[in-house]
Amino acid sequence: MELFSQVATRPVYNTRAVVLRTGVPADTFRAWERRHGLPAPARTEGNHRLYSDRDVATISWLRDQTLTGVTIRQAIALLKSREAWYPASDATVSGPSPIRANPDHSAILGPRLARFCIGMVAALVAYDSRAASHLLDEAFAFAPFENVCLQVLQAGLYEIGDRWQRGEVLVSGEHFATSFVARKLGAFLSSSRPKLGRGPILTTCLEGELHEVGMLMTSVFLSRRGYSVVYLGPNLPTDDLITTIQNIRPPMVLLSASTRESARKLARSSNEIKSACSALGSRPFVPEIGFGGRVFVEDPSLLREVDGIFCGRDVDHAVASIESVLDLTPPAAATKTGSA
Ligand code: B12
Repeated sequence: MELFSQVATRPVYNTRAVVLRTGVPADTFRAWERRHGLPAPARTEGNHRLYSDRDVATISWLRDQTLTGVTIRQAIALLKSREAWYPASDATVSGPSPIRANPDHSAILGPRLARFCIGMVAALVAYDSRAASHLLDEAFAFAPFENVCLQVLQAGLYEIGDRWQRGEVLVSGEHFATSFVARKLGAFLSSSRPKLGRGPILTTCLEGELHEVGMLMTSVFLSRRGYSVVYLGPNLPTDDLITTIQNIRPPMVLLSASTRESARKLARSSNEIKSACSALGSRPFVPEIGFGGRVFVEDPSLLREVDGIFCGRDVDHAVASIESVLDLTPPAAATKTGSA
């Protein structure tokens, strides 16, 4: 928590940006400010609140504490008792980062986040979820949410996967680590309350695909961006997805694949979904189908097999791609593949 002192204090975010970054309703963190003096945003000339990265880190940390059952009064007392939270120093990291992991932040925060990642991996391979949780809390207090997801959680799972392949970590160690990360992301998804009325977007991995963490992370990023996300988990039969699409009528469905086999299954299912949806009922409804996953980055030739929208090489690029597809922002990186 002493790391709060290293988070930038330059005021850059308006209230809406803070709601999007933290998932905490404005009324809630304004009440924290009124009653307890934290966060402590600056004011513009027009007397509007303007928040810094440190304010955002503060709100995120308070949110996480309250989610684990600590009262807000206790959490604030704990925070204030750490003298390093004060004083507000000059900005060490600057520039607005409305939702994506900021590349400037990545460059500046990289080495520190790498240390969090190494620490979290060490804790997880020792089956110590308390220590891993503690380190993760500190990382979230220190750096923007998206950077921590990519540079600590994702990087940590890749590292554990590599160690498992080299025979240095047991299958049980990999399972323990993956379920730790999935639980964390699941909790963020449940606690994020998008209010912008965007979506809904259905997210899932099709039958046979058990790697769900990438899709879960994508879902969390989208939810924090204001989309209502219906996350359907891994291993979902295509027929069932088609029925769900007809029930929910989402403008977009997102699919993830991690192996070649499931990339091919995704290609077949994408066609099935489109033809079944356009033939169904009196009011046929065909959503956009977006997809992603590391296997498409490793083997781009697979892209040609899918009639859908490749949403980018990682979850960080995905949000901009998806927004451009849904016409909510100017066109970005989405690439249309396949025959349609
Ligand atoms: C954890 C794990 C498992 C777990 C998954 C549990 C779970 N609940 O998810 C279990 C044990 C089930 C598993 C099983 C298998 N696994 Co595995 N697994 C992994 C591991 C270690 C981590 C994956 C992970 O969660 N990464 C973290 C997330 C955040 O990253 P990500 O998945 O890459 O996703 C990111 C991007 O790709 C993107 N993204 C992902 N999906 C989407 C979707 C959209 C729409 C968008 C926009 C973006 C996007 O965003 C994410 C964040 O940036 C990887 C190792 C690795 N290096 O990736 C191997 C790995 C993926 N597994 C692999 C293999 C081979 C298997 C098995 C076949 C092993 C076996 N012989 O049984 C089975 C297949 C199971 C199945 N039927 O699906 C290979 C795949 C190689 C390949 N290209 O074919 C890998 C790469 C290991 C390796 N180096 O060989 N695995």
